[in-house]
Amino acid sequence: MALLTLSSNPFFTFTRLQPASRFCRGKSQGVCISGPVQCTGGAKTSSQTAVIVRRTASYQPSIWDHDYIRSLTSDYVGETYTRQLEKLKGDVKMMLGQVGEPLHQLELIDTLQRLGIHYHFGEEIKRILHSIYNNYNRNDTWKNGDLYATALEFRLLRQHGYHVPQDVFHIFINKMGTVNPWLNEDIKGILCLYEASYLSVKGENILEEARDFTRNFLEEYLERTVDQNDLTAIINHAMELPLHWRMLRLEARWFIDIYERSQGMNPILLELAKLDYNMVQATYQEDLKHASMWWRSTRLPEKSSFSRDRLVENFLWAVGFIFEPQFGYCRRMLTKLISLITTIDDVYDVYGTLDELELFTDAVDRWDTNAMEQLPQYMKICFLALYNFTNETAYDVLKEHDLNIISYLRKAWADLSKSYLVEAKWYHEGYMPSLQEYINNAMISISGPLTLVHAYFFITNPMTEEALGCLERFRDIIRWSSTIFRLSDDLGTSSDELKRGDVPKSIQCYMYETSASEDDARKYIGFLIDETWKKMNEERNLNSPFSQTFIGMAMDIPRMAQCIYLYRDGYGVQDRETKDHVKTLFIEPISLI
Ligand code: 0FV
Ligand code: MN
Ligand code: MN
Ligand code: MN
Ligand code: MN
Repeated sequence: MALLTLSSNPFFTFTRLQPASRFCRGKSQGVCISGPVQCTGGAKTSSQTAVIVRRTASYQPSIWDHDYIRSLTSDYVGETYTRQLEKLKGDVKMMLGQVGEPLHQLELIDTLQRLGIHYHFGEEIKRILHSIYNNYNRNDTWKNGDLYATALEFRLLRQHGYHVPQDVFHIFINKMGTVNPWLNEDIKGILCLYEASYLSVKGENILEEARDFTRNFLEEYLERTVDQNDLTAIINHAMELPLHWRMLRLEARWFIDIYERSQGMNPILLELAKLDYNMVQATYQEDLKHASMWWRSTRLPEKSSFSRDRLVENFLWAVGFIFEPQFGYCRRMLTKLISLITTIDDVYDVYGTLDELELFTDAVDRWDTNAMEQLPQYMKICFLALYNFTNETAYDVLKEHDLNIISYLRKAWADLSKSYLVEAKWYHEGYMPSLQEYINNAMISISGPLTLVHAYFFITNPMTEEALGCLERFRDIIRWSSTIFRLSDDLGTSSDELKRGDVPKSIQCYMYETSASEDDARKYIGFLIDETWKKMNEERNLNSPFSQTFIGMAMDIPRMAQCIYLYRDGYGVQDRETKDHVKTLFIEPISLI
């Protein structure tokens, strides 16, 4: 078998430079590009000695050695620390009971959330916010005319599912429809309004206006401020990504340092945050070891050496999706799942020939081990790994809930494989879909729906028939979550994908459709991400049979994607920011003194 790297990128040049005559009108509204380098050759019968030309992605091997992972240990286990943690939790509960002023209550809740320890105080936080909401229209002297207080209340209430109208910001807007310039001195308030504006839903013009104003204002503030201090660090951080889009655990780690240096820092909160962070890290290490043992036992890393070997990064995704220590089972299973998805994605995108991919898709669709016989060796092992993992998942659920879920898992895999195949065919035909046609398929091929179906079974107790039905019909929350996941991935990965040969991604579809430049196309995709977040903000508060944990996970998927793809492809390329994230989250404890 000869390996050939296709370094030229047919679509990229065609979309911008080639006259329309190079394209043939394809099915539906898309177009075909005639004559790109085809990467076929197909799986010929053994009597034919045809050369199979395969693409290659030249992914670097894993930078994390299995034995190294196995050697990870933490001091933060055992009775002494558990007792200390319980004591500190008791102190904070008392604090939550005693703080009287609404603004102080809100600030305390905000601090607990940012420090990543709010999950210990779910009931207390709920109770406080409930009472603040009940007093909403009464007794509001504490926030009268105060932008900071108004925005903080707005953000926290919305975040917790309360409807607060955007009109609360009306008084800060002048007759011209722009934010009052006298706010200029109120950096804290403006920053808070900026963060609050990300809780908006579609059509909320005041919040849109507020977002533009605050962003411009803060950017200008940064430009004219020479001194670098914690305030500028906080603003820079907020400009990079708003709080509402942040991966929770990394945000907690970042904030603990900021909080430690801040005025009015409460030593009890700080101690609890650090101790909890280190104790949670100890549980992550155990999850990671477990997943790594499994990954090694599948021997997929050596059997599919064409694909990304990214066990530790997969665990990072899983922690991004659900960080609370009690969800270890979910994290372990998600890590396995993501490892399988990645391997199979690389089969479709990089290594497999179209004929082989048809066979694989058929085998998954039939869910039949007999169908394995026709598969090439490297696919047999992928297929059985996926089949076994699915059965493991289903068996766990059958044991615990007396519910047979194989049909749901099977369908999710069949949908994913079919969406992969659609892309493989588009690539081989040189077909250019419209942006909408692309997204309809690509929100499935990003594996968000498959991941959320699995996640549902990894966390839900008890399970209801109604929610199972919704999973099948991809309720909108799954759709929006997967769309942002897809668009963020395209922003981070499409340049490399197109270089090695892949379907045009959202950016290229948009460029072709509108003749936009790549820069403008990227801006437009950013705008779509924004708009989709608004839909998700709306959807999460509608009545649904899903638990808050599940909805939280649906929102944490795009957060994690936005984190990984913030500086291009932080997944394929593991040794930059992603490596720092891994060290911070799983390896290095915070010094307690
Ligand atoms: C992205 O890779 C990739 F591998 C993903 C998203 C798998 C991880 C899955 C979860 C975290 C659920 P790539 O850019 O190759 O994906 P596409 O779909 O663009 O081929
Ligand atoms: Mn969560
Ligand atoms: Mn793919
Ligand atoms: Mn891919
Ligand atoms: Mn991609």
